[in-house]
Formats: sequence, C-alpha cells, structure tokens
Amino acid sequence: MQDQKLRGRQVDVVVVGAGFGGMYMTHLLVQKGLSVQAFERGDDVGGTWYWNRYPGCRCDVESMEYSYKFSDELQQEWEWSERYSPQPEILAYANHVADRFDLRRHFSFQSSVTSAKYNEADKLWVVETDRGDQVNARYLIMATGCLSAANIPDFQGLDVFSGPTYHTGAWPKEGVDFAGQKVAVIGTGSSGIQSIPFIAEQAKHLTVFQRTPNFSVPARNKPLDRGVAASIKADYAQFRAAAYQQPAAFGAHFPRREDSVLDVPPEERDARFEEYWGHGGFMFLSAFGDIGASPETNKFAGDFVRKKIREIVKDPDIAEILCPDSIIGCKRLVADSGYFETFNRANVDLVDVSSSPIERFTATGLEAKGQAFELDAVVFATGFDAMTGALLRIDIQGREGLSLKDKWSAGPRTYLGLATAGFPNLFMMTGPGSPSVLANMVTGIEQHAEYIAEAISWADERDISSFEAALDAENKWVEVVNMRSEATLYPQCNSWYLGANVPGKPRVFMPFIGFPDYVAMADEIAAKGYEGFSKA
Ligand code: N01
Repeated sequence: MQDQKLRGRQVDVVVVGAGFGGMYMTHLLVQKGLSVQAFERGDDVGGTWYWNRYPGCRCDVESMEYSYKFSDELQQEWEWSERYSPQPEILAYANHVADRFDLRRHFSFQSSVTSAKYNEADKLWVVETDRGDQVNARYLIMATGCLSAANIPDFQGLDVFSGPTYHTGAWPKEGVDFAGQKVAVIGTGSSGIQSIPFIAEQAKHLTVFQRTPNFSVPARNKPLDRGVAASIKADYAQFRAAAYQQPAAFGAHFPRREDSVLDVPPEERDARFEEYWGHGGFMFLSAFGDIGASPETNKFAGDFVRKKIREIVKDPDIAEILCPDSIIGCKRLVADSGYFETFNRANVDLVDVSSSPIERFTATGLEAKGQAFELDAVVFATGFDAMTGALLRIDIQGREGLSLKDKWSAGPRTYLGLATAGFPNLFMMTGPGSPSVLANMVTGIEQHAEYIAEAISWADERDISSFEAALDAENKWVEVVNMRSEATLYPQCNSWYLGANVPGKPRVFMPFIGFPDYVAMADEIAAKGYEGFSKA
C-alpha cells in the first residue's frame, strides 16, 4: 500500500480492479505507452481468487484452460498440479503474473474507488477513492468482476449473534479453524457445495440450511497428468484455438454431442449420461445437444442426476430434500467433490428452508421452522449481487450527471457488454451483455482487454476524444441478448443470471449466450470503424 494520496494526478486511463481483468488490461495499456493508474480494494492482486479463500475453493474450469494465453512463455513455464486448480494455486499464479510483468507498480492497493464522475468540459473522468485519492483520466475501465459484491441477506437479529460470521467471498486471509464448533452454512450454490464437505470434516457439527436444492455433478478432480499437460503445451496455440470456438470458450477436448435424447434408444441414453457423469464437470451438459433448450431432454438429464443423488445419499428423506425439481443447467451447474456423500456423515444435518425462511438470529444461534439451532459460527454461502453489484456500489456519473444507478434502474443496458450510452470513454470488462459468466472468464477477459486496448488506440490515432455507445445500437444489442436467452431454458428459473437472488433486483437475463458469436459480432463492429459507437 502506498502512503501518499494521489491528488489531481492526470493519466490516460484509470483501471479499477486487480483481478485477471485489471491485471491484463493494465499490462496491455502500459505496453501501448499509455499512462495508467490502477486501484484495488484488496492488499494485493488476484480479484476473485484473492477474496474467495473458503475451504474447498477451486475453479470448475480445467487448469490448462483457466489461464492466460496472451504470453506463450507464461503458459509454457507455469505448471498446474491438478485437473481443477485449487484457490491457493490460482492466487499464486496471479502473483506470478504480477511479478513477471511488473504490474504492481501501476496499482494503489487497499484503495476502493468510491466515485467516478465524467467532466464533460474537460472530457475527463474524475475518480475518487476511500483513501482520499483523486485522479483524472481520459478513459475509465471497470474491471470490478462479475461476482465480487457479496450478498448477505438482511436476516433479522444478525447483529445480536455473538459468534463469528463469514461470507465465502470475503474469507479471512488467515483461514478459519472450525474444529470443535457447531457451524451453520447457509446457501447451497457453488460456494456452499464446495465448502460443505471440508467444513463437515473439521467442525464438531454442521447444519446446512438449503433454500433451493442445486444440481451438482462430480468434478472428478485428480492430479494433472504430466503427459497430458506436456502434450497440450506442445501445441498450446491449437488447444486454445479449439477452445475459442466452443460456446463457452472451453471444453474442446471432450466431445460435445449434437443429437437429442429423443434420437437415441433408452439404453444408449443412459450409457451416454453415465459416460459424461464419469468424465466429470460441466461437460455433463454436453451429453446431448438440446439439454439447454428442450424441456423434455432436460428432464432426462435431471432424472439421471436425481437417480444418482438417491443412490449416494443413504437417508431417503434427506435425498429427497437434496433432489432439485428444477431445470438442470438453468442455475449454474456445480462441479463438486463429495458433496452429496457429506450428508451421510453423522455430524451433518440438512434443514430445508424452502417453504419457511430462516426466522431470525439470536445471540446463540438462529431460529428456523420453529426450532432453535445453537451455533458457534455461521458461514454465508449466499452469493453475490452479480454482474451489476460491483459497478452500482460506486457512484458512477456520466454526461449531465446521469448516474449509472438511475440509468440501470430497470436492469443493465449496454452495447457489447462493454459500454453504455451516456457514459463516454467508460469501458466495463465482462459487463452485463457480454459472455462473461457463461464463458471461460479468463478467455472472456483477454478478449475484452484486447478489444478495449485496440479501441482506445484506434480513437487516439484519429484524435477522437469521446467514444460512447450510441443509444440505438445499445437498444438493439439489449434485444439481441434477450432474444438469445429466450431461445433457451435459462429464463425459466430464479438464478443470479437474472438477478433473482437479490430482493428487488430487476429481473433481466444479463449474460450474452455464445462466445464465438459474440467475438464475431464484436470484431465486425470494430472492422466497420466501431459501428454503433458515437465518436467526437
Ligand atoms: O452463490 P449462489 P455462490 N436464505 O448465488 C442461498 C461462481 N463460483 O457464491 O438458490 C437461505 O450460487 C441461495 O438460495 P436460492 C459461480 O459462477 C464459482 O455459491 O437463491 N438461503 C443459494 O443456494 C457461482 O454460480 C466457483 O434459493 C439463501 C445460495 O445462497 C457463483 O460464483 C466457486 C438466502 C447462493 O448461491 C455464485 O456462487 C464458487 C436466504 N435468505 C462460486 N439467500 C467455481 O469456480 C441466498 N441463499 C467452482
């Protein structure tokens, strides 16, 4: 952390965030000779992987894919140890990248950006932090992450609970020792499902409060086969290029089937599901081509997982509570390591709070379903104010004092998920309206960073000082994003993709579905002189 406040410093670009997005963005801009001031609220780099240190945290995109491809030296020299990387290893990788490309010198750490206001007369963004910094910049790039604004529901009496509480997305650096404790985990999304088996092993007793059962498939994590890693590295460019053509920018190495369940005889259907279940991870949803679009096929996939849950969980009543009756893949599928098996442990209880919510916290625990639960510690695995939360918690004002919060009061509106009308020279990395959370995040980040850096160079070469999404282009883009989601089953459940997990948040499907199509459309827009952006 630096001691000196930055007052009145002027730079070409302010970048907000030191996750994978902010780091690569900063690297590219500096390489182009632009002056950059970057801010980060944590005390070091890593973003998501800096904050999410909960036990069991690991990536569910495979290691050889969940990494930068911009530097061949980097991808050749780094050795991943497991099929799916654990959080400490990804954080070590982020630190390695920061060291290797000397990125930290551009960042002020422990500095949260509180406001960013566009000064139209000077065509400058005025950016302020909670440390009292004030920096002016021609461009503002928000690399604040899609899942970085923690959501802790407004539980009655939470302030009177005397024990410690933790959010999975803001886990203490020094770790937490639950040995001998009675612990509650609230929430059964990816973070809950990953952490529950580990907390169960450590705690004296664990109570899991589940509002909605979630579909989860085995990750089948294992040590990364060195031969496999070497063969990928022998032609990493080809491996990356194949992934780039996949709908979610990963998973080219295992077949993505195009046929429908309805095209194959029942015995073949089950064998297919079994094969994909055995492979592990998200590829389960690629066992048939229409799992995400056909309710009938989707039900077959869901039935298969429900059958597996009933086989794994010994107590039939608990198994029923754990069986989702929803659309598989509609909420984000989870890849787990021993999640359902955890409910066979004698020290684990499951409480279904789907029909009657947690009533209140007390000094010694919480009350739900008319019952008191004595607790030493509580883990909120309650997710995030996704995609818009990190942006809207900052007071961002564009032309004529228009606030982003007001502009997006009925849901986010962007052009390409990169820019929004009324906010010149503001770019969002992996913003709403871009593939973002429905693609390999690192690949999406690289594509956005390169696109933004090129757009700024292009504008600078033409002495363009104001580069802004045009309203009609934005309106058309929002329609495209909506149309693509409506062709799928995604809008039919209460997922965070729709903002449904945060009370009062407008219900809008936020990500763009289909990475390759997105890249093609974005490239065509650039080739046509950044069509749909107003330039002055
Ligand atoms: O959050 P979530 P997450 N009372 O929103 C429940 C990424 N990620 O942190 O479903 C009781 O999915 C809520 O219930 P419901 C990944 O993209 C990736 O787990 O809303 N419960 C739900 O069960 C993921 O999707 C990785 O009814 C309440 C849970 O809390 C995203 O982050 C690892 C409640 C929140 O689940 C978010 O995952 C971890 C209440 N009042 C995360 N409010 C990997 O790469 C909420 N809940 C592996």
